[in-house]
Amino acid sequence: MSDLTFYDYWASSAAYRVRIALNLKGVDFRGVEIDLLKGEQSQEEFRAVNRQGLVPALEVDGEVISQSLAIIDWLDATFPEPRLIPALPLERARALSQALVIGADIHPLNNLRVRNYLRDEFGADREASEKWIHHWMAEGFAALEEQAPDEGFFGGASPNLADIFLVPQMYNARRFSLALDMFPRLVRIDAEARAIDAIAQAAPEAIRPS
Ligand SMILES: N[C@@H](CCC(=O)N[C@@H](CS)C(=O)NCC(=O)O)C(=O)O
Repeated sequence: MSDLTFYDYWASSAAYRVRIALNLKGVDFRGVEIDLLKGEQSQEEFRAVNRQGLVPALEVDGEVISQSLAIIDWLDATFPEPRLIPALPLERARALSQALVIGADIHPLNNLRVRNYLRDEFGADREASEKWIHHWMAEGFAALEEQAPDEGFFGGASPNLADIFLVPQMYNARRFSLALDMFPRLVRIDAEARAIDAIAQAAPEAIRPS
C-alpha cells in the first residue's frame, strides 16, 4: 500500500474534486492544508512540492502528481472500485469532455490568481470580477446542461468523473452568487450527488478548519 500525502485547501474546488474521488474509493491518506488566503501556495516549502504553486497535489511514495484530473486518473488506475472514468472509449471520451468543460474552460478563467491579476493589472473591482466569473461559468454550464441526463448522474446510476467535477463547480457558483435557475438538471445532479455520504464528507463546510 502506497504512502499518500494530499495537499489540500478546504475552499479549493480543484482539491474538492480529488477529495470526492478519495472518499468514494475509501483511500487512506495524510492531509496537509495549504492556506491559499495566507499565500502558502507561493512559499518555497510548497513550491518544492508543486512548482506551479497550486493545490491539489498528491505525493505517492515521494513522487508528486499535480493536476486534479491526473490525480483522479491515477487513483482510478490504482484503486479501480468504484470506477470513475469509464473504460469504454466513447464513454471515456464523453466523461473527459464533460469534466474538461469545467476543468479546462471554466475553472482556470476564474481561479484566485486570475482574479488577482485582473484586479492588480487591469483594475477590475469586485463587480467587474463577478461579471467575469459569471460569464465563463454560465457559458460552460449551458453546454453541460444540454448534455445532462433527466435522471441519475452523468455517470448513470452512480457518479463519474463529470459529476465529480460538477459538484465543486456548483459550490463555486453558489459562492459567487451565480443564478442557477437556467440549469435545473445540473442543480438536481449536484443535490443528489451531495446527498451521497462520501461526497458530503468532501464538502468545504465538512472539512473547513474551525
Ligand atoms: N488545473 C488545476 C487547477 C489547480 C488550481 O487552480 N488550484 C487553485 C485552487 S482551486 C489554486 O491552488 N490556486 C492558488 C492561486 O491561484 O494562487 C487542477 O485541476 O488541479
